[in-house]
Amino acid sequence: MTMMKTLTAALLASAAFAGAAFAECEVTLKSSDTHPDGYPTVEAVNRMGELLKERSGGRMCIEVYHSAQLGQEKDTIEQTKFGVIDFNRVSMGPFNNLIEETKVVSLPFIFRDVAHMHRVMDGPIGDEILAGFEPHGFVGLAYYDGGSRSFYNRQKPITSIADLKGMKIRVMQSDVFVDMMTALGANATPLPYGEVYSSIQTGVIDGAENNWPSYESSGHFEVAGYYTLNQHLIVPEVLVMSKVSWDKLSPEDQALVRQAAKDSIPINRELWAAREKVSEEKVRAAGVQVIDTIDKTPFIEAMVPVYQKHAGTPKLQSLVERIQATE
Ligand code: GTR
Repeated sequence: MTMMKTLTAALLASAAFAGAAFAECEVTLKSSDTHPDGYPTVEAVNRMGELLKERSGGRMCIEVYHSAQLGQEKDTIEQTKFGVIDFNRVSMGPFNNLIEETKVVSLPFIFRDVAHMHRVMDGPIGDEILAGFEPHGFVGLAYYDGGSRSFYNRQKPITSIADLKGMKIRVMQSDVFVDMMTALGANATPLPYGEVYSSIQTGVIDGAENNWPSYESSGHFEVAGYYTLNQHLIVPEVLVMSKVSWDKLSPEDQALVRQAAKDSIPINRELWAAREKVSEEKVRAAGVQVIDTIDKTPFIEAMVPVYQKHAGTPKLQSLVERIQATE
């Protein structure tokens, strides 16, 4: 056989194999993500899908729809509730107005750093919050990394709270973040993630806030060239499954899903750490002005009314105290 023929035969064989493997999937579960292909959350769910397929003997597959192909987060959460989408990887933020426990881990400065967030979310508090999803139609499966979020804008370097006064800053669609911006004297503009780029570009808003990888991969740094590392939020990302889809699985398959999700956490963390560095380098190389000398204390002090309003009940207050008491 000539080289070409051997190659063609090999290609055909592998295509047939891939086709057979795909055909074997009895259940193909849809998963949504707002981020582009290759982003650490998208990749983690892809890898979870591989584990699930392998462990179910090829019966169960996950198809990840990245880049908001299934819609913006708030809408996909609705669709997940009704079982139109099986899995959803989202920020805790858009769950805030629906599930009160998620507000606590979305409070500004609630975590001292990412390591503190990991210790809390990996322990009993994290489990309690995951359990809080169930009465609302979701099965909480895993937390992923979302680093820390900082402000960026198109106008000027923000070096203090005073600089934020009157600025229109996009936040995720959650009252916690609207009140956070109000407490800082800015005009909060809740918008879906997919509308931020054009809103900054056209001047509808002055800026937004996010972590390095989102700031970079969304291209927001191209239109908002001042990034202030005040790190006001460390919001965990969450992977949930629709309760409707979950209830269709046998207990054995549910256990496979749970385990595969759990095993995707270290994969996500490793990818995240690497991506954070790459994104930061890319953004800095593009000439963004990074302000990294900001005093966080006044920002922390300004958050008192936000805590009172959003974690004022005895239940949520005790959660806040337990998080703060976690080493
Ligand atoms: C990202 C997060 C997304 C989305 C986005 C936003 O950091 O990964 O799930 O919430 O922020 O600001 O809307």
